Amino acid sequence: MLTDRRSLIRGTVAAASLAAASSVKAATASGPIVVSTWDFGVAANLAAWEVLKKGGWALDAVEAGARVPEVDLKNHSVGRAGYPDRDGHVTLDASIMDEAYNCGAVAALEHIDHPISVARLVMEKTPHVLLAGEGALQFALSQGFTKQDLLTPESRAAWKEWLKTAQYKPVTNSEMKTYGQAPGSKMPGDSHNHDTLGMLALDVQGRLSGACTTSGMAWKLRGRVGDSPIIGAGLYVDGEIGGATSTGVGEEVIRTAGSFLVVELMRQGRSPQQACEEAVMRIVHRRPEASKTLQVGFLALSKSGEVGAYAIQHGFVYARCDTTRTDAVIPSASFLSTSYG
Ligand code: SD4
Repeated sequence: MLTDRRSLIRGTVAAASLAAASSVKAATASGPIVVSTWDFGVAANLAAWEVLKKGGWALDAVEAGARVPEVDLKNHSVGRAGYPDRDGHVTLDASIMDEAYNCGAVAALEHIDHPISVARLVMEKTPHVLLAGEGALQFALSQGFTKQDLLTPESRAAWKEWLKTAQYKPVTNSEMKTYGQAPGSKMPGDSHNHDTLGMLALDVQGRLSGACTTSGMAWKLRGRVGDSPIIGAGLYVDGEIGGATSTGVGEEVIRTAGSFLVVELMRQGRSPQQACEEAVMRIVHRRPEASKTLQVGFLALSKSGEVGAYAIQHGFVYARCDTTRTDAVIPSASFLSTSYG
């Protein structure tokens, strides 16, 4: 059944890829580009654009961009105000990578509202790539970050509500929904409990960078780490090829080394669109039952500025900012034409 649906939408996907490819060519001839996951990526892109339009480094752009949702109190899936784990702890995952294989990440970081900037410091100031938990917190404090309470009253209320049933059931995001509380939700977050900001930028000098930041799956087990801080899973950049990032159920992305897979497929000659589709299909084929109800989306940007996006479920969108338009929100093609959630 999944395969039938796939062939049904193949035409749509091909058309979307063609449209994306032709519009990108026009944009990259005249300037830089930044793309990021979901509609809240628009605000993040604008912050990144401030750096890119002045000829700045893509790495600075993606850090600036990722910091926006990290302190947006309406966003319950990234940074401060992110929904907590099942025990009420807000734990953050983030990673960053530049064009030269430099990368840094933090996992299960608590009390710090800009995990992306801590990830960058891990990259720049330590011999390591990934710091986790208490050690990541100590490192952040040593770098001048201050300890914060990230659990907002709204997130606390949502958690208390969740505790009444305490069922861990990740749901997909439905189409173009405004982030924050979904209209008609019985409780905050019941249909919008996971969204990550994954961002990829290409600067005017042709340097690629990426960033990924999230509070992970709401109501997760204490200590759970998703794909976002795992280089190769939630984010990967090869400055000579392209970059990729992911959103959705991180366990499935980790299993398939998803973002690395997308970049490797691009290295083998696939377009970003083809590479995203193939990576999604890897999950669908290996995990056919799980794929009926979970969401994974990939976003990719090639060294030449071509963009691709593909998801399992309907409803994944990405934000795009370039010299022609700074606030575009573009629906991704998907394997399934509807979202179960
Ligand atoms: C995670 N991938 O922690 C993240 C969550 C996410 O859309 O992206 N949700 O698994």
